[in-house]
Amino acid sequence: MNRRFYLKALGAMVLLVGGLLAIGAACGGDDKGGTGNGGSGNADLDAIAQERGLTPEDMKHALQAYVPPGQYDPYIMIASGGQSGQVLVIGVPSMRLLKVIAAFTPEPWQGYGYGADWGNTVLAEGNPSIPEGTELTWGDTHHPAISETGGEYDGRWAYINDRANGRMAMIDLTDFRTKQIVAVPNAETSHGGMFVTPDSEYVHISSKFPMPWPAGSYADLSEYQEKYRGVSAWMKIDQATGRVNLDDSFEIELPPYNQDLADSGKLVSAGWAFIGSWNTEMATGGLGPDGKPNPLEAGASQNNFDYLHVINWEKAAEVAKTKGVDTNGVKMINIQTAVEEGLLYLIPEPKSPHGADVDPSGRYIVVGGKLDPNVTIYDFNKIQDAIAAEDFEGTDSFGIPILNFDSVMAGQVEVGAGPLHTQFDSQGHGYTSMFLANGIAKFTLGEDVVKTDEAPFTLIETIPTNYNIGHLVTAEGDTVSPDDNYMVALNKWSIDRYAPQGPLHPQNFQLIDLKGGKGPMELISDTPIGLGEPHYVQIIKADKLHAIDLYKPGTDVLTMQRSEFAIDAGQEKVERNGTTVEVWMSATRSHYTPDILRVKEGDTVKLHITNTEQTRDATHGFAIANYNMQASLDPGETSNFEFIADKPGAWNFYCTEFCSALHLEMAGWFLVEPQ
Ligand code: RUQ
Ligand code: CUA
Repeated sequence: MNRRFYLKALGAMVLLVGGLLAIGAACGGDDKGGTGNGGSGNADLDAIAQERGLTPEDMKHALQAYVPPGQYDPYIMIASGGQSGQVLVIGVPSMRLLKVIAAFTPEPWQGYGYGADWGNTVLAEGNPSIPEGTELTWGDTHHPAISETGGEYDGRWAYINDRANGRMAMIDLTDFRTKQIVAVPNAETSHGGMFVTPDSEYVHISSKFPMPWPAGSYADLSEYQEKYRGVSAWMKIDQATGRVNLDDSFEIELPPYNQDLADSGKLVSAGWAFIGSWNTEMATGGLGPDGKPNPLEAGASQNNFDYLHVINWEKAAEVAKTKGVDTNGVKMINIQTAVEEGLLYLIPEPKSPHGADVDPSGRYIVVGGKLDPNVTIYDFNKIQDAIAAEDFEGTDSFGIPILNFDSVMAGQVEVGAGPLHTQFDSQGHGYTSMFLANGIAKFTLGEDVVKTDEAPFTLIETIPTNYNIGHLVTAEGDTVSPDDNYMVALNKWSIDRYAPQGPLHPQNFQLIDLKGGKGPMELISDTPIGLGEPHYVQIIKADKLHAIDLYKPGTDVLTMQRSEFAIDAGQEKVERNGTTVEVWMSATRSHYTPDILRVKEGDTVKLHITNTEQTRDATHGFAIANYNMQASLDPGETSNFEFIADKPGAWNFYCTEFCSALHLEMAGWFLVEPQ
């Protein structure tokens, strides 16, 4: 843009902004800055833009993402935190980090996993029973799934998987705390198989790498095809608590392919689900001493097609009741039963596929080609017809029928190199991330879905991303009615986008304006994420969330009921029973009662602390020097420690949350008399 045009455009933008501010003032806006009536505001904005070297586009984008102090973002993003093992809560469009939710990894701010019973209980329950004695203190969070009612996010719970292990966590969205970690039976690892069904009947997770069956047994890789298996796990959600109930859950045995991204059917395809896969070659690697010529990446990329698994889960839930075999605490439908009962089909998907995303109508399933520039779009109606007509290409080596590719494929769109994941708007568009091409492609879906005059299965436009995008997300993107405003690109590389901080770079989230689905897509902002590699995220309308401000007095956050150890102010006490000292303590601004605890070396200490406050944000902490203990007690919360007083000395305990003017005085003594 030449300088004259720049100045003209800048002037127009300043007029626009000045006009908006003037309208705000005229509508009763509180004109604090004195910029309300044109002149001085224009001059100020002009000066700021000049001084900071901002273009009119920059100024527009700043306004689009700006949320004034004290105001809220209209959307909330629930994002995986990658190797941190946690979950991030981010406002959209401001992209401000609001909270890090402790999930699979101890988290000191919230006192998660540092002795208090909430975190310690959740983390311990999440340890797998096979192999015995396993203690996990981290996870690799990948794919969050917000609970749904009628195919819409309902803001009750969120689930997230642990990529490193076959586990999932349940987060209660009333207090944004993890309440349960489930070690999924018969799964050693997990990846993109996470979704909830449209009415949150089940949360689904599938294995990533197959493992020798039965779980816990050993088999050499030479027996890969015979002994190794994958699994599709349907974890029943308790509608009162959001917790997973293994007794009513079921699993389906799958071949030793690498089950990958998955999605739930919805509306026309309700009751069905789709799981992509790769490595149907069943390659195992073997470079180096094993003397094989190919690494896994090459061995797994030989076939022109892998398989999309098509599962009738509604029927499977019924079949599991009578034909499921109890396997490590869950009902398992084996492959043969799944085939006989018509629960499981395969569809060829080209070239090491990635992504398996169902459009908002439920009719189209979009699969990215990863090593192919196309996305392939399947039509659920055609899938149903092919199943009814037994229109099969044959079966795989496990006897699972393979639907005829040409019969079920609705179309392909050449989007660009390395297509991965697809999100949707409500106008009949898909948006596919392209890892290799560094961008997002927008294209049209098929008949009955496209609400514009664009032709079906047509590439509309692309936008570059910086750099190497993995997932992308649209607001309300996995529901039956996505909003058509915001999209976020989750880029794996940031390279030169931020001030250098050594060789490890943050991930880069890019906020993109979809303009009502009408386009063209436009980049609004970049946001660095500096604590791990978020994989997938979902964006929910903020007004669907109903977070509480306070716990009721004496709440145990695991049950959300009054704790049996809760006290009210004035009921504090200490009891000794043999070598056990039990303390019922209160915490309020700015003291603990009692504030001196006397025990003998070797005593068992049971410490029950209740934050007796009922004031929003009046959180107190509790930590004892040299005992590696830390709790965070939100207002109304009761928390418990049990430990051995094994270090004699006079130990200071203190409140770790800056709660009041006399926060520094909120402290006491833990006196451990030597034996
Ligand atoms: S998938 S590396 Cu979500 Cu593209 Cu995981
Ligand atoms: Cu309580 Cu600081």
